[in-house]
Amino acid sequence: MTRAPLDLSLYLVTDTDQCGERGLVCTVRDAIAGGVTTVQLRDPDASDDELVALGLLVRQVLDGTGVPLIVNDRVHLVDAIGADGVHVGQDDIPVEEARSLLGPSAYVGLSVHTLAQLDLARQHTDAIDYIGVGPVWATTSKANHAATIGIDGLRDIVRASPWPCVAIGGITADRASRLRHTGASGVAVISAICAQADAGAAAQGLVHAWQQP
Ligand code: 3NM
Repeated sequence: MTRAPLDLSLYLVTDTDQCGERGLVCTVRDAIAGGVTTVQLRDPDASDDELVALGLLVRQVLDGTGVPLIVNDRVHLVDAIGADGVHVGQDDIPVEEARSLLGPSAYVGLSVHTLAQLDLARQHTDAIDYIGVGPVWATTSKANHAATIGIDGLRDIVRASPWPCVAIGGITADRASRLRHTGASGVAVISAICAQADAGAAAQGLVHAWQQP
């Protein structure tokens, strides 16, 4: 493996609409200053051209920060954006295909919602760097999300997982501190940063919550 381990402790998934007038680029910049460690560019409604344009701007913000940029779903845009990898869902391109397209230096993440999905993913252990596990709580940020798994469901998947896990779905600073003991490597959020008036302060609050003993 040529990839350094990812720091999943505060993983920002972007939502262009939720960033509002402040805009996605400012949100990402402020969120990184506040402590975000990994950024996933996600905009299912954007065209490929729009996503590449947005991705190149986000790439500029991330350059020199050491924070990796992961593209949601669209493996074919990773190179055009100059991103560090891809995150795929259960219905997206299979992880082994993503790995063979991107090569050994890229990160590949997979969404897992059940223990059964985790078991299936084991067939491709080497293709995967980390899994996103959720939704822990219900969320309005993702249409038609899978059934909620709660803290116990998260813990079960984390314990069984051969990969580092990042928890996702309905996570706020208050709730983040309740997830630490599950063994997850971090929390992934959209609204807890993108929809907040001060994205930097929101990120700081999440870092603080996650670091609570
Ligand atoms: N994926 P918020 S839940 C993008 O369960 C996404 O795989 C999920 O948004 C999954 O932090 C989700 O606002 C939305 O709840 C997370």
